[in-house]
Amino acid sequence: PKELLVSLYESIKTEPFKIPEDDGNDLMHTFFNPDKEGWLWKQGGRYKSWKRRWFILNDNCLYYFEFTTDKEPRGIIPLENIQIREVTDRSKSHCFELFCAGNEVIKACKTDSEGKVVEGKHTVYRMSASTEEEKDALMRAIMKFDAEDENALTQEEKDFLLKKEQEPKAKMTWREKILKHRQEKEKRPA
Ligand code: 4IP
Repeated sequence: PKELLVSLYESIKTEPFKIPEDDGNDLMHTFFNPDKEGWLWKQGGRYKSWKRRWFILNDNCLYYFEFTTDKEPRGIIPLENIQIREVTDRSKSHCFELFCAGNEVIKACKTDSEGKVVEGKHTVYRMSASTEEEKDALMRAIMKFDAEDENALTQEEKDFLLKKEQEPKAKMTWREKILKHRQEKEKRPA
């Protein structure tokens, strides 16, 4: 009806659209109560130098900072469609890698040396934790989100994965482990 359009038009004209002011609280909330946080060494994308970074996992995203006190992350890695695997590296121990199926560039953003936000160039993010326990804990935390997205893992399967992660030579992704585990269970008589 015409009256409705007129009144809508008037209200838009008299109350201009405003973007709510960013008081920094949104990010504060994200970083204040993270699912997991800690120091990791991260290898560069094109240049394979190792950098020690402070990582925060929250809401299926990994944020990394140069210092724990930084207000803005240096990089953000959304974990949707991202898989994780253990790897061995010549120069660092307790390593794991984030990767995406098909070896595509992982959709992520970071701040470059001039402070501009740019796209990440990693096909894998190789990280190194300081202990095996820390690596397991972080892999578990990342996996948990992935599993929730998939909404597919039973408690028995989660327990199975946790046990598998303790095995140092396991080279399979958690998906592969679960698939294999399911196949083996099917073969076994109930
Ligand atoms: C850099 O190496 C750092 O490792 C960067 O990490 C990394 O960016 C760069 O990857 C890599 O070239 P140098 O400092 O030796 O040049 P950070 O940003 O944590 O300092 P990422 O994307 O890992 O943040 P590329 O892909 O931009 O080359």
